[in-house]
Amino acid sequence: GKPNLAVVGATGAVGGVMLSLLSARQDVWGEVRLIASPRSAGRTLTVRGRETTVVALDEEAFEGIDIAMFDVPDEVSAQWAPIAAAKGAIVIDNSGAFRMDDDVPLVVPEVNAAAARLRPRGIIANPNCTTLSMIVAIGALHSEFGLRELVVASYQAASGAGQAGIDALREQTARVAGTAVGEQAGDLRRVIGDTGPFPAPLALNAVPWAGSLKADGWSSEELKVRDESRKILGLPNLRVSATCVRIPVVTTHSLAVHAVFEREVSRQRAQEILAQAPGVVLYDDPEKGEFPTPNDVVGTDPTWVGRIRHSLDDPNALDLFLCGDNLRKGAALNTAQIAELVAAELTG
Ligand code: 2RA
Repeated sequence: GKPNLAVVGATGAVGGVMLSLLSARQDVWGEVRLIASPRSAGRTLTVRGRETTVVALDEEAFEGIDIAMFDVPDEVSAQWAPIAAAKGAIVIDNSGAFRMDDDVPLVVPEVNAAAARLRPRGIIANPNCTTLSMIVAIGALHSEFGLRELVVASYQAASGAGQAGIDALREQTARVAGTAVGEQAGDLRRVIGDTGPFPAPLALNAVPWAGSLKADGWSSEELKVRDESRKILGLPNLRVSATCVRIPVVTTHSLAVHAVFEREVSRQRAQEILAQAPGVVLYDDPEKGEFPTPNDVVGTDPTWVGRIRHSLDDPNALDLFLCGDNLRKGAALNTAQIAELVAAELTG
């Protein structure tokens, strides 16, 4: 019969996208069980057109589950993913808890689908949304030209910080609407006060920080882009320098990318590759004002790529701009695609 699926963290921002994806994509599932923290248990959510009661996260919740998709904080995954795996479920974890473990594959179906089959701990990791917003397009270019270096700047949406991020941006935006705020140094801080999950006011601003502080002034977000890109592409010596910036966009991450390759590249060839790459939309005609903006991309599945240029000072380099919905391909969709890969494997 069809495999039984559990969605752990069904009540979060990503969980909501996950349920809509499961309701729209080909239904390969037997039971779809919704699991969340005890305080959310008892709520009913609709998935595949059926009212489904959320059950509390405990060991019994994984009884009879074949595949469990986790979208919960790192520490919850660290504790519960091994328990789910011990109960026989194959876990697809969207947290950072296991991504860099050697015995846990980090999978993007369009780039390294085969890696999902080697899962000694019964756990498959889903990359961070910032990496996922660019890696499908970068992987296509790597296959053709042989990637050597990435220099990226991210422009990240508030929903990367979850529902709290969305709420904070909307509250801040309402508070500054109709005012002259933003023209005097520090006036945003005075008017906005509490900045919520962000270290500085986000509305009408740009905040060069995402994640937590790591060594030598790097942010966890910037190290994730570097470490995850290397693991997904199988390039342990890939040179990566990322600067991750939060901007006042609700959902959809953007990245400006400078990519250096082994071989000489061309704008036309890069456009041809991206136009036919699975999971990528080429939207690149600046003469017509055609380039991806977050608001064109939000709610869609693909990575949208534009502003492709042959670098002026390096024949082996390209400059480009891309957008990806951080809650969809950045999290829920990639997890769903991996789950479908595993379901196909299980049902032979
Ligand atoms: C962020 N990528 O955007 C991180 C986690 N989703 O905050």
